[in-house]
Amino acid sequence: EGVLPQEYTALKLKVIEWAPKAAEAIKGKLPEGASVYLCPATLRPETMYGQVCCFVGPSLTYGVYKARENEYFVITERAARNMAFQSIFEKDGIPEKAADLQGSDLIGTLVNAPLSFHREVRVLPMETVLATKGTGVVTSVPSDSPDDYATVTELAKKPDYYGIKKEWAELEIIPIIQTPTSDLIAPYLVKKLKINSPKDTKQLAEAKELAYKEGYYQGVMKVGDFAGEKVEVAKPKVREQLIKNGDAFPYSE
Ligand code: A2H
Repeated sequence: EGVLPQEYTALKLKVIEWAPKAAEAIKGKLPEGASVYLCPATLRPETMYGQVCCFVGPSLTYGVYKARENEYFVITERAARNMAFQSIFEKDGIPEKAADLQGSDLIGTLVNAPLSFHREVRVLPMETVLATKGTGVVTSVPSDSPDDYATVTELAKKPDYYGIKKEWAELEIIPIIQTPTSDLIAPYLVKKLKINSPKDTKQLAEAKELAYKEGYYQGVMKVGDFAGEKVEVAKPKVREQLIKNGDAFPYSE
């Protein structure tokens, strides 16, 4: 971890329908009518229009933590500890944990994706999710994140191997940001650098750096309330909008 705190935006993706194994694991442990949210941490809130799925690490363990009455967050224990004194939960301190969930049990869960053109998206596996960063939940924006594009491409290639339905990984990738090079910078770079799988970590790191710099300093929003504005300018505005609407909260680590 770096010296400066990382200012994330944590999104609230409301669970609409649990995958069978997750439903089994939480059975009888939550009050009737409680809302449960998967909370991915992102550094690119302005790209949330392009969410196509939500990644979890299949081998990671998540907790279902009580944020306030009738509201629960699915995050790693590490994230719950980090959030404990950031005025995120109703009470200070590590909140009550209602249940444990294995990442693999969450695969196939249907969630609501705030701001996205795809209102409802599936939870899918990403082997490269780190337990030591963010919340262990990553929202997937393949138009602008090379890692996300490489992973959805891999999932769509081998749906049976990953235990998913092919169509869950094949939602349309809509252009969100125009840069001098492309309006789909991540797919463009993945092809240009000949990245074949999420395991091509060296080229992916390079693509990530290029996509981030070009998107942030030269990108212009193509969609949403701030269409036509520079990404640099739109980013804090989209973040504030998400927070104001109760669809996200600030999280730093
Ligand atoms: B970003 P940093 Cl469009 N493991 O959000 C692996 N990756 C994680 C993670 C974890 N535990 N937690 C968060 N992340 C991802 C959007 C996005 C992101 C776009 C483009 C680039 C990008 C959609 N995915 O990140 O190491 C999340 O993906 C590249 C910088 O703290 C989060 O933002 O700098 C970013 O990595 C945080 O990475």
